[in-house]
Amino acid sequence: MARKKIALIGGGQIGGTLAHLAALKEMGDVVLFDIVEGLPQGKTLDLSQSSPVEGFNSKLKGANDYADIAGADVVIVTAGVPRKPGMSRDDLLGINLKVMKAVGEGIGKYAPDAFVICITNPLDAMVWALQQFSGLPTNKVCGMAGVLDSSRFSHFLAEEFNVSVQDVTSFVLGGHGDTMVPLIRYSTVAGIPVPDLIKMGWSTQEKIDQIVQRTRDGGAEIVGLLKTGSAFYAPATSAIEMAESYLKDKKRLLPCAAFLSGEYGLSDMYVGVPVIIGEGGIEKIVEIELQGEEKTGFDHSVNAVKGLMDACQNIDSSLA
Ligand code: A3D
Repeated sequence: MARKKIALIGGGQIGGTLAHLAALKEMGDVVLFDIVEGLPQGKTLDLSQSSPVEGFNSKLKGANDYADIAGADVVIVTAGVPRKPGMSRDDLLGINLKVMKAVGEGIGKYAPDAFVICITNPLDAMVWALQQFSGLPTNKVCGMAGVLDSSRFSHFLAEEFNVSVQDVTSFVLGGHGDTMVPLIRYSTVAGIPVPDLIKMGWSTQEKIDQIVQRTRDGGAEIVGLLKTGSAFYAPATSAIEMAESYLKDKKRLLPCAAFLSGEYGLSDMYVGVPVIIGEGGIEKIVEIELQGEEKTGFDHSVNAVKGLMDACQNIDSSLA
């Protein structure tokens, strides 16, 4: 049986971490692509030299030529620039849109059968542009944000309740940005919803509201601390979880930026919703009923994403 091939476009902080995780988990052979000469080659050589100690057999290759990603089963895109302190994700739009064009064309030419996960910000607009530039089917192109946002939310909830992170399930929908929508009602500790835990005296509404805000600001908090870049360990882990669900046909139900065709009353756009990922890519979009503030928050988030899509269209008229 041929080994799976994982192509990582962008060999920076997240790309390097993705390569490390994919190799440690022996998900397949890894190609790390970047436009900077030497960077992906240096990182993959370093990682390969850890394989005798770790005992993994994945082969790693650094590349500056798209031909090297040929036949990839999964492509994870982090190419572009990350935020610096004071920058919003949206400030990255103009620069990263040009990058998506080059990357999308490269994927379309050399890896048209791949399952593509975009991480580059501003996420929901970039994955939408990437899908169009690549020409790949919409069920094979998605964006990673909800898994990370939910993981951040779960981490804070586990700390608040003093329980294992393993028992916390949480849900964050909407666009990846300040308007993301953490769903408290669907967030649980071993099946007990957070509102019930508040009633049981485990926490207060005020504290949960603070956690929701901290989750929304989760990326900015790390940018503020690092000063020279943005989060990379948890974003990489989150994308690997999505890739594994595809490669192993796990059918995980995960919040991802997915292309909507009528679901949630929306069409022709990407936004964070619960989906099932299996061998068919995005196999199903799960429509949950949003109530009250959840619905208002989701609509607000959708409008923010639409604003970014309009800005993309103003820059590149080939985007439909
Ligand atoms: P960084 O360490 O700067 O790596 C980006 C890499 O992309 C660099 O090595 C660049 O050389 C490379 N690059 C630039 N242009 C091209 C190109 N045209 N083709 C190929 N490679 C190119 O950034 P990072 O890894 O920290 O972050 C990457 C992206 O992920 C940024 O846009 C971040 O904002 C974004 N990000 C998203 C999330 C989400 O949850 C969605 C979280 C964290 C970061």
